[in-house]
Amino acid sequence: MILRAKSEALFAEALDYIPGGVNSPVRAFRAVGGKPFFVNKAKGCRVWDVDGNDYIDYVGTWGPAILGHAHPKIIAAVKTAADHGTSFGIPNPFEVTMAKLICSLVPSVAKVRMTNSGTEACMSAIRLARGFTKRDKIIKFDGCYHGHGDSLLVKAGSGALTFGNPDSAGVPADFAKHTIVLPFNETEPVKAAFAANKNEIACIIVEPVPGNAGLYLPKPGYLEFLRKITQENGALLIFDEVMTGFRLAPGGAQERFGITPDISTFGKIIGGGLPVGAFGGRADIMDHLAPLGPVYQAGTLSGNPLAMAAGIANMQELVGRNVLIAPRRAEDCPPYRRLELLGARLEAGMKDAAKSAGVPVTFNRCGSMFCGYFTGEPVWNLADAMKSDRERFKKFFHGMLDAGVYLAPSQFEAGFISTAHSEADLEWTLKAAAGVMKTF
Ligand code: HOZ
Repeated sequence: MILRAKSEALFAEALDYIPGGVNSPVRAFRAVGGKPFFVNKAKGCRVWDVDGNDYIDYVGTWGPAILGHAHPKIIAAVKTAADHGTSFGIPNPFEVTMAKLICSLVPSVAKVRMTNSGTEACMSAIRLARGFTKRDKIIKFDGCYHGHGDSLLVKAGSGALTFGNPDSAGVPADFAKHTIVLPFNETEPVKAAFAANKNEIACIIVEPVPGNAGLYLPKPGYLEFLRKITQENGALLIFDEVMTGFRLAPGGAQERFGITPDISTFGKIIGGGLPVGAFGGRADIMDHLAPLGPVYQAGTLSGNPLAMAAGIANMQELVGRNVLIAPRRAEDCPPYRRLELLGARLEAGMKDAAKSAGVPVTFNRCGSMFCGYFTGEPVWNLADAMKSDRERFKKFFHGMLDAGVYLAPSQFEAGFISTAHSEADLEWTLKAAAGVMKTF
């Protein structure tokens, strides 16, 4: 039994001052029971709690830490940038480098605007799609989470799903009525929605590989179908690549699956662990933004020099420094090749562990993102994900934590592998998983 006395004391204090003791709901551990631990150090694939316990971390600050925590190049970039000032509120050179990096790595993005979070990026992308098409309705998929903007908190994933509030209180019905929610990986409901709302749907927003109800993949041809039906109906296709962008490939899920969306949203990796978001796409669409066009969007800290410096260092470490001259594909970049190998090892090992323990598990993986569901049936959408035995997940989560392995404290979050995870870290993880599942 790991002792966490200092964490417990901090949590007790936090509860008095912060709602639920946390600044983002999933962190409260309410889905798995017990109390959260407080971290004061992270390095490589490990985090240390305030009591001095360390854990192999598969949360990776929810995605940004693709190179592991506190990568020396990122830390150095942030320190150097900070020496010159933490915020200017006027253009800085890092913003141009960042924009060029994103545009050259993601061919569908001709122009990009920075924000401070993925939530802001998705809210802004929706506003832009509505302003561009002059239509109000949007389609999203149940279990997909696009941040906590009003019109997107309808049948949402992540914490909203974890705590049973996929439709948040405080969102006026008048806002939510413009959001059409459909099951992911199904074609007929999408066709029916377009037929019933002729010339009214501004866009489909989708996580191309949904990672906020665990992780499930698009069925072959599904993203192509979404691309085609939006084009046929004069609607835009928005890929929310806040999690998948620069993780599944330098060009994100759209590179991996060969689809060209109209607008994409980003976050996480492009900030190297600092607060960030971005949305970008076709130039004719992006030029509808103020000051060029009528769609308003702004931010005091947008393009912040520290966040830009950290993100540039993160991305250059992934794809090399000369990306502006020669855009590169995943297979050309050693970090992506390594992530793929580690992902494959984890997947094979988890499947073996489950089999030998006789526990039905569906283990989904795409590159370095993964999720294990405690069900023997395939998981392609939210309805399938809901079949996972969540009591088993709780036991698994705590068993792993006691063995020094930190997984996201909810069935409905994806796991992330970093290049800093070693083969030995994976073997430890797999041994722990086999041991925990044998106790079921
Ligand atoms: N909801 C985000 C993950 N899908 C962030 C969770 C957090 O930061 O606590």
